[in-house]
Amino acid sequence: MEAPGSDTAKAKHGLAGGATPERPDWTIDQSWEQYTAQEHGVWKTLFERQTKLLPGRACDAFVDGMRKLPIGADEIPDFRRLSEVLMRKTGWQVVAVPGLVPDEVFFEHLANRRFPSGQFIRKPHELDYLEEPDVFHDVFGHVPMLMNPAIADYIQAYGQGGLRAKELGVLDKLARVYWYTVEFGLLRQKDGLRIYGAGIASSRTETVFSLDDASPNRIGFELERVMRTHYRIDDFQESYFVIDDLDSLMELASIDFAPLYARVRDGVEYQPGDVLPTDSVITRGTGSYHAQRRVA
Ligand code: HBI
Ligand code: FE
Repeated sequence: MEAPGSDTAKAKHGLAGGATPERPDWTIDQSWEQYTAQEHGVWKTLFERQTKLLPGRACDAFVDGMRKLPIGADEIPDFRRLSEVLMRKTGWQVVAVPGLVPDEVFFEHLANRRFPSGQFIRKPHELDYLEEPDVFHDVFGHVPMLMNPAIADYIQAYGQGGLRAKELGVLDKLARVYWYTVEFGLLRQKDGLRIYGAGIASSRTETVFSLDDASPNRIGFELERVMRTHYRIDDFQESYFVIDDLDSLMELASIDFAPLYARVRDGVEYQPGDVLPTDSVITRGTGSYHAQRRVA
């Protein structure tokens, strides 16, 4: 499952589907009134499917955040109403963009607690396949976690760090940390492994694969290890990294990344499916899913 923000998405579509920005920060009006009944219908299908699947799979913070937000089945949520609730809780707001935006624009928004959400929704024939972050991926997948103070601070710190990493030429290393946490992260709760990554939470197929399938590795999150690890942009992840509590992500935000970047910038890199002797392995996958795809 290709998650938005991925290189192929940009490669295939360029930025924002090839649109040119109306404003320097690439924001557009959501124009909520202009959504058609069919578009609300696609949202309803996706929402009801995912909501049935997530109990026992989404982490408590996700469920809690979703419950406190004006996000329901019948309509694509209105970003103005989402922003009212988010602003009170964690100082965030949701702004509409046409699709992928340039890295530095993306980071600038995150650094200012503005979450850029796709304004469009996928077509009925695209339910399980996503080229670019649409409103379902961004609002259903990402926004509930922005109600959690640790994640809210972490994603802002990622925005600040992203601008710096771009200057240092190590953006690809930092993007891996975002990918394996905010997009595809798993959380170990007392009652078992749970999803907090938006790329999983908004995907019916990957919600099941990431937790139930014997194929992927599930490995304890370790910052430098993850920074050295390539990820899949066009399919399920081969490994998922697991944290023990969301607050531990906040600690990442307080680390001086400079020495880390110095170590990783030209150092050894790992493939998505690698398992290292130093890894704290929660489940060692069979790799069967990707092996059969390679054959194909
Ligand atoms: N733009 N709208 C949008 N959403 C993303 O998730 C996104 C983006 N631009 C860049 C990007 N993600 C990633 O390439 C960065 O995290 C590196
Ligand atoms: Fe995303």
